[in-house]
Amino acid sequence: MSSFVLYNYFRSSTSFRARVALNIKGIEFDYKAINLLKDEQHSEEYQKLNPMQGIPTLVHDGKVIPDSAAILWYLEDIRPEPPLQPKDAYLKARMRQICEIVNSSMHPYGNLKITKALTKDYGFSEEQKNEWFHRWIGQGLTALEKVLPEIAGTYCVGDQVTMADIFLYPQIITCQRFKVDLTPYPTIMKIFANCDKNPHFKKAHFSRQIDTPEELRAKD
Ligand SMILES: N[C@@H](CCC(=O)N[C@@H](CS)C(=O)NCC(=O)O)C(=O)O
Repeated sequence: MSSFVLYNYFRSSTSFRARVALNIKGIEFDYKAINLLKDEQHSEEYQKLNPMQGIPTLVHDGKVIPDSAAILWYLEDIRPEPPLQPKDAYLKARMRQICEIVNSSMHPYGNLKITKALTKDYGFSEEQKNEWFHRWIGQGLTALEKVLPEIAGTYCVGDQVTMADIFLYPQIITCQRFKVDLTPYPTIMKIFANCDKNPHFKKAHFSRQIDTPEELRAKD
């Protein structure tokens, strides 16, 4: 049994963020699957860990850390090597800008509770829901494609994996799932392809988790 337990779900992009950071830091963890499609995030037991009823939540030696950004910064504090941020203060600020665009201006628009409410409570058709997602995601992608060429190398900030890549990569997987045309975003897609080859990202990928259904499992 590890001293780290991660409550997460194979397909969740925020869970991916925590998994890949744990992998990069070389931390083994116990995987506790929370099935979003069975509403397990709303169970009384899970709400005690995470009152926002979202995943992931990390428990380390009994200490509870909900929210992917809080988890990443916690890991960075307790295990600074290898770093998930650049040393330079300006580049760090730009890295945070990318994380913020993904976290606040993209991720929520495709989140399950929001898309469910759109159809159930606000009468959106599937087509309208799709339009909603493409509209807001498109704004984020367009901004990122302008921001990234100023600071990117192999990855979002130079040639080192940082939190910016950890936020960006799973968001692009979500875009692919929602059939967003990604051809207008060559810088984003170059970084995505580089992350895709990184072994830590591969290990954290939705297709390689213990709760990944057989039909979505990676064949390699
Ligand atoms: N800001 C939170 C968001 C957590 C979140 O909402 N995660 C999604 C999965 S990607 C979730 O649990 N959704 C459950 C729902 O919408 O009911 C974080 O980064 O951890």
